[in-house]
Amino acid sequence: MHPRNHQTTSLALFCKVVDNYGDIGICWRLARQLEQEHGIAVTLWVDDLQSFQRICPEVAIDLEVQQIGTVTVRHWPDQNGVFTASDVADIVIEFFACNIPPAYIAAMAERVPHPVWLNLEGLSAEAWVEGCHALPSPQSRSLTKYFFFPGFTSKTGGLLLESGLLQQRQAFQHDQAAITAFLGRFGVTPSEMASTKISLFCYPQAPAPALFKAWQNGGKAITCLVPEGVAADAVEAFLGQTAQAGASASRGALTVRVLPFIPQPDYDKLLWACDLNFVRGEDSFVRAQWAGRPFIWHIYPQDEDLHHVKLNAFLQRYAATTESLAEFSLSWNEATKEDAQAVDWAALWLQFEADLPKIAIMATDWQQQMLANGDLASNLLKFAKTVA
Ligand code: TRH
Repeated sequence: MHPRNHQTTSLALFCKVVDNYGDIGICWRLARQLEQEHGIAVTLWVDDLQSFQRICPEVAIDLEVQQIGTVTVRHWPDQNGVFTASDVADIVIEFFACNIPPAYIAAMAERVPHPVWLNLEGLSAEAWVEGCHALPSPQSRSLTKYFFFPGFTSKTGGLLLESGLLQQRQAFQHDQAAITAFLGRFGVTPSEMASTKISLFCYPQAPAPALFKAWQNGGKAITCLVPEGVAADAVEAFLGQTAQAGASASRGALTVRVLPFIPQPDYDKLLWACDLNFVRGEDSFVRAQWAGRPFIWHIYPQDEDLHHVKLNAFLQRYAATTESLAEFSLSWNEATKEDAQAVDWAALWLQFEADLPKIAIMATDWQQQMLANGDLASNLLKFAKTVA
């Protein structure tokens, strides 16, 4: 850990929670890493402390300013703040074009030198990202904002990855006692431990009921671990009771067990402990890639099925050689031409399950490719230096 001193670079990260936990999940991860690994003095501005508290229980929802670890967290209630040049950080990041307060922008223009201003964009595997990454966008008052795109190639900003994460993961995955103790905290029994363990995180419209049926009627024991509030209708229908943490039921080959919604570092452990992970959005999607286990992505839905284009762009990079993975992913996202009701989930699962060993090897190769692109936080700081 780097001690803060008067020479430390300062950075303000503005986060508007559009939906769910991904926006704050990504910003919190980035803020922590910039502080801990790069000695940057980070102020994280966030409009929704309640969502933040869900992934980080230390957050107090009624404080205007608080320290979480070494990161300063400021509530960002509206656009009316008053700022002067001395309030402005060396680097200013707006997450996902979230419109920082006008008075802050005015103060940025007054500051000498101007801060480096970046717009951190959402993750996409589409080809156009390489052309837009790092582009300048001239603003009024002689300010310039730069687009910074995460991504899957060396011509993008790469993916968020904390140093030491992969070593921690490997140590955990080789430590059966640690896995047993971790899952045991959630009531996972020895027979569930010995079954195929699958974590499930998806949006409410996922065809989970049909998949549960296929698993229930399948030949192999499966334990599906679902954080509270996820796929709630399907889980309740399966359980025959409210889907609250601790509830579980078994039917046929399938056990469904509800977990609490756990703090972010524990969520990583859950991914590491499972044989297969269903993830969604952006941050859990990236974490599943670092878990080195097979995963299925439920993409955040967009108007006019734009997300299907993004899903296909990713699958072309990731699953081009494994038809069953691509087919399963497309069906899970209702992105096939076929009527969603007509999907034969039992057949899809059987084929996908047979390919799992091959997909697991691919997951490791993919990780090596992603590592070669460097990590997003380091790439971002390097870029900031070049435009400062
Ligand atoms: O929650 P998400 O759907 O978030 C987002 C937002 O909807 C956002 O607006 C959109 O831009 C983006 O998706 C694409 O999914 P995501 O991105 O996976 O974020 C979930 C976060 O919650 C991630 O940081 C992991 C964390 N998490 C926990 O900390 N504990 C848990 O138990 C679970 C299930 C997740």
